[in-house]
Amino acid sequence: MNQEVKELIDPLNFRNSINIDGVEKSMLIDMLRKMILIRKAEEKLSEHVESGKIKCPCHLGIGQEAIGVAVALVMRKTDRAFGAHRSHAHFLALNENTYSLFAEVLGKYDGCSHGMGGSMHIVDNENGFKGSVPIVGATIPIATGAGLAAKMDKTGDIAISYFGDGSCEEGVLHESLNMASIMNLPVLYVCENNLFASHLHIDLRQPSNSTSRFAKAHQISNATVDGNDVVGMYKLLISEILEIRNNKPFYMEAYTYRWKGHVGHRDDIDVGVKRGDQLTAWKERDPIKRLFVAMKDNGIYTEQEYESLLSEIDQKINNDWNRAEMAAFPQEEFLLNPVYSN
Ligand SMILES: Cc1ncc(C[n+]2csc(CCOP(=O)(O)OP(=O)(O)O)c2C)c(N)n1
Ligand SMILES: [Mg+2]
Repeated sequence: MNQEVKELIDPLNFRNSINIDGVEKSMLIDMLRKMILIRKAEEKLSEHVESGKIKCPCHLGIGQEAIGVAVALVMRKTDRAFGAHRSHAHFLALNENTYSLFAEVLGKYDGCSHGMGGSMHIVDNENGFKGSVPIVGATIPIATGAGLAAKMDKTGDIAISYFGDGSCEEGVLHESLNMASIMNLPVLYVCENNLFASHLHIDLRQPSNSTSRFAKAHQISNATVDGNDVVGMYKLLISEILEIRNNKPFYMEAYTYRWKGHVGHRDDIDVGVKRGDQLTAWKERDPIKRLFVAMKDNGIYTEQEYESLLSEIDQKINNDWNRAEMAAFPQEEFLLNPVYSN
């Protein structure tokens, strides 16, 4: 294992505040706000998976918020992002529409997929989130094709493909990387390496825990990063984005950790694995806390401002949840319309 990866996957490292030099205050506040909104939205989902009000499976990404936020902040509305089963952060980072997400998981017509998709089929066309699909790896070739379309359109738009370390065990990742490389496609591949695919640690699944080796094999520029450092990823992406828009694929492998079990509200016991001490240790590498501490230490944000941001977001989340609970289900005659054409 190379030294860089060894350090990144040890949760005793990278717990301190992060380097925010050179980033505007308004941008830092935006990052903080987006990450807190995503965290609190998913905590609300967790609460109501447990209460039984949410009937669809929910894969929560609590702890992984920084990645979607860093990517969203370099995107245009006309870019084309694709997610997977754990994509609430990718969706909310582009548009703080918690109402649309809550309505969706409750099966309501106002949901982003009119209540017929649930947590794993979310979409927001207008803001660049082109959809998520729970079949592991399935959206990687779709994003690659969207990159080809963007190149043919000559708009300078890019495609973004979010996937997990487990997706690298699907053949389509390798076919897609090959195609993006050989055809020079404007695609940003984002591997959220949280070290697990459901209950199995990557050490039990792959001969190396660095998935960027696949980008190297296909001669795609790549970077291995701390996925819990929103500013570090943002700076990297800012420095790469023009090249990507200019038809050069890029692969970012972001090491992170999910705090909940694979699916559902429980901390860790849904698929029989106990991460125990590792989980406790990773919680100390909290992407939100690290950004706030850096802002506080640099005199950019006070404890009081932070508290009032938390309560403002709490209020929004509660309002949106209550509204979504009261919203209507789809009408019976609507049910088949989006399923079959004509
Ligand atoms: C083709 C396929 N195989 C298996 C599954 C069951 N499954 C759902 S999520 C998952 C793990 C995916 O791990 P990873 O890509 O690392 O994403 P993470 O859950 O860690 O975010 C598996 C095996 C599936 N949905 N699709
Ligand atoms: Mg994973």
